[in-house]
Amino acid sequence: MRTLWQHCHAATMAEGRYSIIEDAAIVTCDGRIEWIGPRGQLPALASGHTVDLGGAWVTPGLIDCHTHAVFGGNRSGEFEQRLQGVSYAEIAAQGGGIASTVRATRAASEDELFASARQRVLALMRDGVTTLEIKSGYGLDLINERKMLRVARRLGETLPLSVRATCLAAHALPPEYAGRADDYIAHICDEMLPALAAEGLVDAVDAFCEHLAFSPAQVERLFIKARELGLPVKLHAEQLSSLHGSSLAARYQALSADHLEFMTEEDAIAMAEAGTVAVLLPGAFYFLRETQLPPMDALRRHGVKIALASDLNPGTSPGLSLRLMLNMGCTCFRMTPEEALAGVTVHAATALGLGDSHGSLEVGKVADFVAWQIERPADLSYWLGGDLPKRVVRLGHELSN
Ligand code: DI6
Ligand code: FE
Repeated sequence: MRTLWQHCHAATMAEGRYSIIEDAAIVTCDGRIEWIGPRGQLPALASGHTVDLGGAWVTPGLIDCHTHAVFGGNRSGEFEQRLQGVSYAEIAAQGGGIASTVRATRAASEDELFASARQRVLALMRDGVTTLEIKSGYGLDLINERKMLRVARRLGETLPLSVRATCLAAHALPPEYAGRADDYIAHICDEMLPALAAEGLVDAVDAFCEHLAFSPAQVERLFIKARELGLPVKLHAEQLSSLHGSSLAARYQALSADHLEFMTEEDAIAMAEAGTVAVLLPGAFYFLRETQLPPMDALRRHGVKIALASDLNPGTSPGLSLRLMLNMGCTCFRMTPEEALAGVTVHAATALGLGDSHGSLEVGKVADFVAWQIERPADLSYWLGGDLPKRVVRLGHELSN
């Protein structure tokens, strides 16, 4: 069905800029953008349905390219304990931290995980999110990683948004493998990843490269396996220290390297050359009260594409609003509102391997967009949360509120 959307302005985000079209018209057909431009230049097309957007600003549908939205339980109890003065070491000694989320996730049924994740995804969708990445990584064995990835797939099948599922089995060492990280990596490479990939549950492979998680050498073994299986890679890198995981990621043409507070200029050069997107996660920076800023100037100077995401997870970023992350990207990292919006649209699409089909309002791309009742695009980074009036269109069809 062909639809003409008019009486609007568009921030198309083509080329990573606002690329504004004032008094725009958009023609969608069969879920794609068939034409977009100034309304005065609208060609005569076969007639269809016309929608008046009431002077709204239209942007691409927002893309949250890094979440851990599926997990059992939550860690608000630990949050409270920490603020009452209990140390992180004491909480860990009581079995808290990531280990507690692994236990809760293993104990939860697939339906329970689906129900709790669905509420969180609905919260993200209230900010105009139409594409979402979800990582596994709290199961840490074949059965439970499969369960998480199946929930991610089911969310994409039952909610009106596109979901990319990333296998993050190398997130932490499961208790069964305590002291045997190399054996766990071998188990992922030999058993888990081939099985999960064969079941069609994996769109990309991720790992946590850090002293308290996995070494660059261990990550590289995983990347070699991913390459063998034809799967793209991503990496949690340089969040707490500098191990040059981002350079390693670039060597394997990773879609993205994420966090990056401790990355170096050499890492930025390697990422720029490989086209690896820098995914910044201000929610984790804020929640952990970090002080080391990602090297924005080096990223800009070398032309690294910068995305922003929620990192929604129970331990370090319980962030249910992508628009709040836009504000934090501007406030904490000094991104401009234009960079922030590019970070949740066009560059986020590239970070998911969807750059050809998603992330900007251009002819041939999917017709996922949001018509916001705002004064100007900077409003999206300006307001701290809340619910902005908007209409969301996915695959050419308006979603009901
Ligand atoms: N980086 C983090 O900060 C978290 N995972 C990651 O890769 C921690 C996740 C958690 O604590 O549950
Ligand atoms: Fe993460």
